[in-house]
Order: sequence, then structure tokens, then C-alpha cells
Amino acid sequence: MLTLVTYPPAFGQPSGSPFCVKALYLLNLSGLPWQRKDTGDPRNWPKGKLPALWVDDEIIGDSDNIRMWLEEHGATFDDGLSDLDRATSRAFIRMAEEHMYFHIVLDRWGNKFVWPIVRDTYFAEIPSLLRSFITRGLRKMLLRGMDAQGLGRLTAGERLDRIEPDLQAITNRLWQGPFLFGAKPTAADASIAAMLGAMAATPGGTALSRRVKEDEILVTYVNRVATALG
Ligand SMILES: N[C@@H](CCC(=O)N[C@@H](CS)C(=O)NCC(=O)O)C(=O)O
Repeated sequence: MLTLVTYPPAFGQPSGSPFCVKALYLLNLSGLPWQRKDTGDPRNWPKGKLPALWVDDEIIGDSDNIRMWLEEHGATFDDGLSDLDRATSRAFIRMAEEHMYFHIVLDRWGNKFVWPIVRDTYFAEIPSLLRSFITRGLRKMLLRGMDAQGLGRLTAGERLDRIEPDLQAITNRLWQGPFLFGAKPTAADASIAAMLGAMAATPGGTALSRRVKEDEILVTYVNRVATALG
């Protein structure tokens, strides 16, 4: 049996991590039987990150590696897509995971009003008296990384302007069909819908969560993917 190791559900999403949501969408899309194991502590898993797929004595870390493993074992995620669509799909996945994701990180870890809610959800296992002290260093390190990456230096308004063309690109594809590449969900939907779902679900009403939640096309799409793959 395949076991997907994930962070627990949070903020109404199947997991607090959009990468875990992506992985569970891919597993459901693969049609293979699988089970889920939740943990709040990534330290013992590959690269200290989740999701991870546990198969007998093998552990596959990283949602992209999980996708590759599933494909090597018979799953097909992009059936019927042309080479051109497959190329676009790859670019959309990178847009979701290497750009959109970091907006979620900044919304959740960088916003001083949102952070206490996120901290008390992600780190609920740490006794409340110690929680703030223990997580302070972690937050500082993560925000330093976002500063080095560059997005962390933008104001909230500048960040919203930066992500708008991504949201437009997604919307433009959704004018063409219910999923990004037509009538059926494919791998790109797993990544894009997981990120949009996480953006909308961020607590505290940030500018980005409002932008996504108030967009009927995006919200309907996120719900459609959750129904198809959740
Ligand atoms: N590229 C990885 C990214 C996974 C990832 O960034 N996971 C985050 C949660 S969203 C994590 O476990 N972070 C723990 C840490 O960095 O300490 C994937 O696709 O699985």
C-alpha cells in the first residue's frame, strides 16, 4: 500500500501545505490505492520537507518525484495532451510551485496579523507557552530566505501586482474549458488548484486571499478540482 505522508488539514483545505494537496490530488488521479499519514514534523523526511510517499522500504520525497514515481508505475496524468500542451503544462506547474507558492508563504509567515493564527495552527502540538519562542527562529529564517529570493522585499501591493498576470494566465485557459487543458483534470490542475485553494484559504483576509476568493472563475475552478480529485 502507498502511504502519503502529509501535513494535517488546515484552514478548510485537505492539508496546510499546497504541495501535500497537490500530491494527494495526483494520487487520486493515478487511480492507485493509497492511504494517508499525517504529521506536523517534517524533520525526519527527505530534505526535511513534506509531502513524502512511503512505499515498502522506499521513501520518495518531493511532489515532483512522487509524480515521476507514479508515472514510472503506470499512472498517466496528461493523457491526450499534445507536445505543445505538455510544454505549457510544465510551465504552469513551475509558475504555481516556484512563484505562486512563495506568495502564500509571505501571506502566511510574513503578515504580522496572519502569522499568530498560522503559528497556532501549524504548531498546535507545541505547548502554547513555548510556541511563540520556539517558532520565532524558524520564522526569521524563512523570511530571510524570502528576502534573499526577492519577493520578500515587495510591499503587499507590489506583490499583488506581480501575481496578477499569473492569475490572468490561469483565467485565460479556464475560458477554454472546465480544467486547464480541457474537459478532464491533468497534472497541472493538481498544482495550480492546490496553490489557488491555499491562497483563498489563508486566514485573516489578506489582499491575495480576497483577490482569489472574490474571483468567481477561480473559486469555481478550485471547487471543481477538489470535487474531481479530492
Ligand atoms: N518542492 C517540494 C516542496 C515541498 C515544501 O516546500 N514543503 C514545505 C511545506 S509547503 C515543507 O515541508 N517545509 C518544511 C521546512 O521547510 O522546514 C515539493 O514539491 O514537494
